[in-house]
Amino acid sequence: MQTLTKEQRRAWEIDGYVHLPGVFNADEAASLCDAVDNMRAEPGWEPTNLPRGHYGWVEHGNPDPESFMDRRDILPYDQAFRDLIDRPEVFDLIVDIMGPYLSFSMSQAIVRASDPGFLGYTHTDGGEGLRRVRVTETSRPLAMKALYLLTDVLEPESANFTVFPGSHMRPFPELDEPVVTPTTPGAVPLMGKAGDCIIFSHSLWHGPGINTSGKARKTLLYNYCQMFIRPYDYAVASHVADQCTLRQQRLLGDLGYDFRPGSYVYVPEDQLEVILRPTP
Ligand SMILES: O=C(O)CCC(=O)C(=O)O
Repeated sequence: MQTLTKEQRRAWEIDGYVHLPGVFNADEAASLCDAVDNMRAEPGWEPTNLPRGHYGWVEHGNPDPESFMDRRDILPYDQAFRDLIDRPEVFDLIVDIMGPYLSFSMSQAIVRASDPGFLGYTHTDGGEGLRRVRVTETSRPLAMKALYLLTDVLEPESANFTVFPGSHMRPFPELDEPVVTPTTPGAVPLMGKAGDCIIFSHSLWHGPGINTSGKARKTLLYNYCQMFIRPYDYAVASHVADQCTLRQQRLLGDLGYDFRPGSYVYVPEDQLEVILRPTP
């Protein structure tokens, strides 16, 4: 399996994220964009009037492909979304960072519309519990995400994914500071091309910036966690696991036996074989 280059490892440790250019070519990015647009006609999980971070079941989304969308648990919609779970160019690096005792914990498609009323927002991942958990430079992370750009983001104010490099390692913001926003000093609005991927730590402060570009930013987000952490999208094992390869099934919580005390904390005996030497 591939591993991070020295420069990528340095970026991971110091900045808390790594930018991987050109994971998809333009055709593949366009085809994934179509798959995201098609999802709008289907039922699924979207933000409703539930508390922040919870999603309600809707019968369909807004049909306008340039309008806001935040759809969760996207694996059932297209084989391409399931294939992306362990696509080697990115998954190999995730295993290099997280180690082999990991799960796939969340999938999401986000469309950030051009909308002067949206001011962006900044946060860490994992909700209230992980908010102030920061591991050391030499530790494996508890969780991390891969963000795939499906559209070009070549200018500022294009809903740029905005990060605070190094914020995954220090108390940030300090307790008496105002709320962090995409314009707080230290913010870096990232640019990138359709097909690029950005991998980042759960404890990095990040989020979307404003979008007045006239064009929506379309993105896929794939989250990975240490196996003992609960996934976001399903209770124990994903219902799409039976449409997946053995390695994907394992990542989706199928251990090959029914749940018993100790499951997910102590791993199946073939874990390294399944994750590091996958068979088709
Ligand atoms: O891409 C976005 O707009 C939001 C991504 C994000 O903040 C997240 O995945 O936590």
